[in-house]
Amino acid sequence: MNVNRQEALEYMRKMVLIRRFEERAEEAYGQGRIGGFLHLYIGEEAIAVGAMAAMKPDDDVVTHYRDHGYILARGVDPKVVMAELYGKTTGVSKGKGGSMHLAAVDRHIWGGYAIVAGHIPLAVGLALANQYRNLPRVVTCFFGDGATNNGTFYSALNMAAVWKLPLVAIVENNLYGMGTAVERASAVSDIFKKAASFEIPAVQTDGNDLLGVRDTVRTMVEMARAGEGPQLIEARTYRFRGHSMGDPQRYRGKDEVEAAKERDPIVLWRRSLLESRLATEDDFRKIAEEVEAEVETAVRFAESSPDPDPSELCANVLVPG
Ligand SMILES: Cc1ncc(C[n+]2csc(CCOP(=O)(O)OP(=O)(O)O)c2C)c(N)n1
Ligand SMILES: [Mg+2]
Repeated sequence: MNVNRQEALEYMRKMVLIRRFEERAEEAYGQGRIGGFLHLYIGEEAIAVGAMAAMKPDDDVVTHYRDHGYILARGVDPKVVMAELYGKTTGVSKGKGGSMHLAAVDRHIWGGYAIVAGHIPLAVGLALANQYRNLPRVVTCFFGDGATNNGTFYSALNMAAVWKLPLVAIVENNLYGMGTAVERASAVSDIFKKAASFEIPAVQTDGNDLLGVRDTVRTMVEMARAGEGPQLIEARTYRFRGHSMGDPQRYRGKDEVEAAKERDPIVLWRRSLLESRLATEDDFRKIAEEVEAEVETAVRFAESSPDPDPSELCANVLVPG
């Protein structure tokens, strides 16, 4: 495997961190401590961790609302991310964004966006700015299969192709958009084929295979950086939880979900590390303990942080005049 022990364990630590962070967030939501919407990424962790490992720290990231994984994979402190979910002043967006609007501009994470496909033009604009300013930065834009049925996907990628912008679109095809299976909403189930409309190079990859994701993203990001224009990756995966909290999931059977869990990205990574003797059960135990403590600290930090003062309600809120 093209990975050293230190990297291998770091990837594992980040995937386990995202998983445990979200399991605790799910619990807190159930207790009414977190409000608003909460879309869990459980089952898709290899994409965020693999992609971040493939990028440079100042490559820009624009994401959809299922966004906890990206910011944690970038290394932002789980404390301030959890505080944001709790709507506290100590959160990354001072508690005003919540789960769907995580941003850390100092880490080149430009935000999660809730309007499906509405962020793709923003990513294209950022890529245009980078090209215009001659910065060697690539923008990666993450979104779901459902977003590719929206007109904005076509208009934005068309402009990116015309201008040969340094953009990599990463489509997480988790087979559903809310309760609608991909083949019921999209004329093309192999999403990567849509990139042919713009003659954008595109590949389909296994989104649960961490190294596969990392190496595919690395290749596409470096092509974009070299001036070859936008690229598209379809990473096929599955979300183990509902679309958001409170989804009764009548659109799929429990057997389907259980079968998909056989390909849990954390389980697959663990297996390949044991088989290649890069890690031992002891290593995994240590990671689990450390992550548990880190997430516990994040929860305590969020719970003990102050709520925003009512006088803050209109601060930093822009209303077009
Ligand atoms: C423009 C717009 N239409 C509809 C919605 C409601 N909506 C929220 S998430 C979602 C499904 C998107 O599915 P997908 O892009 O596959 O992402 P996933 O949730 O599977 O990660 C829809 C239809 C919305 N937020 N914005
Ligand atoms: Mg989807």
